[in-house]
Amino acid sequence: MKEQLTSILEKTLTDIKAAETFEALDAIRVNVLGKKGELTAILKQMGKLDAEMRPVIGALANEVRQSLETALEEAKAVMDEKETAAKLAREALDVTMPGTIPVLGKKHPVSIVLDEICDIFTGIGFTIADGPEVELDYYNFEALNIPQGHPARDEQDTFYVSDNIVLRTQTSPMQIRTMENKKPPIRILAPGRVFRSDALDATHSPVFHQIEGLVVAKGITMGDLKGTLELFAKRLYGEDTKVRFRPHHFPFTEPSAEMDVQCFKCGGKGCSLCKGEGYIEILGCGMVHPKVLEVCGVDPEEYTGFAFGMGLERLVMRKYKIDDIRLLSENDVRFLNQF
Ligand code: 2NL
Repeated sequence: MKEQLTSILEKTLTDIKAAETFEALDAIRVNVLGKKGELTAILKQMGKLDAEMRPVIGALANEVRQSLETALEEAKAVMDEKETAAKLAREALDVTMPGTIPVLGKKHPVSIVLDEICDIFTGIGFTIADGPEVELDYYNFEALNIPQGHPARDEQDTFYVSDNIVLRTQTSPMQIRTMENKKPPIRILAPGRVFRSDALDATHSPVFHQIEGLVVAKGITMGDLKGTLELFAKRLYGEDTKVRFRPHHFPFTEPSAEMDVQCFKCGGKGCSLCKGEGYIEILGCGMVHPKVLEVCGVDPEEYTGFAFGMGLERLVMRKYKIDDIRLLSENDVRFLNQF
């Protein structure tokens, strides 16, 4: 029995040394020290031994059990350490390696100028309005004093969705809706996409952007219009900018005007950019027509207002010296990365 025990001890110690996984160690423990293990089987036969041999073999068996348990513990600890080391090696991170720089997008030039203009007007108390691109004929034309048969409604220019529904040709419908829904004082900027059934060429696009503004309150005059728009021009083009107003005609304003800024290329002398004029037109404006106020439920005897409108692409093209409007909608990143 002594020999059996020492042979189990030696054989198992060899097995433990050879074991490569936690599972293998566990299997060894069960096979030798478990309830049905080899060592246990030997202990069960102790009853057959002489009374004087029993304590000797018992003590030896306990020693063997102790040695095996210790060997198993040690083997497990070594394995634990190895695994931790392997994990650390696997997850090692070299923080001195250069990172991958993400490709950053850029603001579109139309958005740059749009945001600039919105900032100028919100800075003097305007709020930004929003509204649908598909509009009722009523909001796009009728309420703006552009009746049936008016040349501005010409089918050549307007995309009709149905008899009385159009793609908005200007951003004014947002302002009509605001006047219908809100009591004056009103001070809004209405930027957005508009649609005209134009053929696409270097200076025309069927989809472009407009920014309109509207102020309605008691006692608003042409003086407020001129002061506000001159301030706008100076903020946009610089404090030295000179402006002039010329009489014009729009169905929805009376009186109406166009505002020019002095040519920043020639300083007013006349050049190729301003076509010898010395000035460049940047927007249309006027006092809101009393008929327009009235159909929106604003009493023209109590309130007056001014409005203005400008085409955004034209301002962008002038600012960045872009000679083809198509570049602004083609989304060629080689072009867009320059801004
Ligand atoms: C231009 C001229 C203009 C307006 C737009 C407007 C809106 C309402 C009432 C009265 Cl609700 N007027 N808008 C007024 C004058 C000129 O735009 O050349 N746009 C590109």
